[in-house]
Amino acid sequence: MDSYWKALEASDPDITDLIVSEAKREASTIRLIPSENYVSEAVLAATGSLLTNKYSEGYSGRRYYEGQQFIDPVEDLAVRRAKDLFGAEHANVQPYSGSPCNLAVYLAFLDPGDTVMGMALPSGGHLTHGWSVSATGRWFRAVQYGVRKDNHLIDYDEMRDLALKEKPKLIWAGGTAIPRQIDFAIFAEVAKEVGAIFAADIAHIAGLVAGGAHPSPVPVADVVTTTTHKTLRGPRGAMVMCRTEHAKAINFAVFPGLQGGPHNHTTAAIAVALKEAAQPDFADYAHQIVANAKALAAALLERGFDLVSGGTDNHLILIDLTNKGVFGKPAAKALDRAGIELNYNTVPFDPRKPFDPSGIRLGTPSVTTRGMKEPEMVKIAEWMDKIISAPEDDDMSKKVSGEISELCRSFPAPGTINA
Ligand code: DSN
Repeated sequence: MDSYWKALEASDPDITDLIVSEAKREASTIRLIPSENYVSEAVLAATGSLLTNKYSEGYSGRRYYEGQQFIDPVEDLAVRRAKDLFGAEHANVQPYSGSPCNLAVYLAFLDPGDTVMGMALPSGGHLTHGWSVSATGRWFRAVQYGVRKDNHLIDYDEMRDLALKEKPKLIWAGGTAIPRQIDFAIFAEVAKEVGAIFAADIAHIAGLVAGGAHPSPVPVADVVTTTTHKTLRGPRGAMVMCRTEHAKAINFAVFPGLQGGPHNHTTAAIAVALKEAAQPDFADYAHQIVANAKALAAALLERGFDLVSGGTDNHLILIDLTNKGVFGKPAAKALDRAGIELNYNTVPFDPRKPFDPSGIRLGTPSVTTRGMKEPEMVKIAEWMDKIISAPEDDDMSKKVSGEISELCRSFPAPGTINA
């Protein structure tokens, strides 16, 4: 690896400098974007390997190109580890990322114009679950359920009523801003009742599921999709798991339906990450993510923050900042200046637009990976409170940023460079 790095330095100092700067930034800031993480150096090494050189259209043992002696076993290992880790009957590790992965589910089971039901984006769903601006909302007839107004929990009654009325062929559970556990069994029952395929998108919580910190949908879902780079802590990529009866349709949808050659370097890195996720310390990490999120939520509540649904059961916290008199975007930018990185986000029933919403979204996977625990979560809540109370106060921002850099030096993150 050192030789690759030296070659990059010699051939492209501009890109080298930018990567080094990012490595220092990731070391010295509190990264709270709930869909991000720090991968291990082993995952980085596989991602940066020469497997990127190889074309391998097809599947193990049935490729359209020669020279697959070492690629087939790489993909076989990734598939076997995915099946073992999640207890799935079938796994396909080739999807390039979450959106193509979810599109493969449509291609496997639906025709254009068919009805799909998913959670609405403003309630915490994902674009690819039928939201209007996504191809899935334009090419399919999408109906959307949401959360209850009184408690911001998934409205399972609305979801069932909508399914009985609209008879979707595909029902999605999961999303990107859901701070509470999802009851996959209810979705499975409703899907059975209306004859729909039930697909659980566990992109955000895959690491929690693998580590036993969130119930798994695998026993009850027809299909489970996930990205591999969030709580699961692998490279940017995705996987789709399903019952054996759907394996052929899913495989055919991924290739040749949607994609060409799989990204073999990513497949290898997914295999490495899945091996890591099968180790006992990964379960500790998964449970600590949730413990940290609960500690952070409690410390924020104490400071008067309005948490959507009143708290969290997983890795994610969604805050409506209306009562703090600041909107999501300026708050996120002020926090970023001080060294706390998260994203502005709509909250359920938000009167404001997604590009300038009322809330912020944060989570604990990255800080947990670097070893932070409950006491550090209280510090983070204190810093957030100081910055959000005075977003324009440059002196405060500098003071907090200095304190954050100091804390970060005590919690080195894999693959980064301590400044
Ligand atoms: N972009 C991802 C997230 O941040 O949740 C979802 O696709």
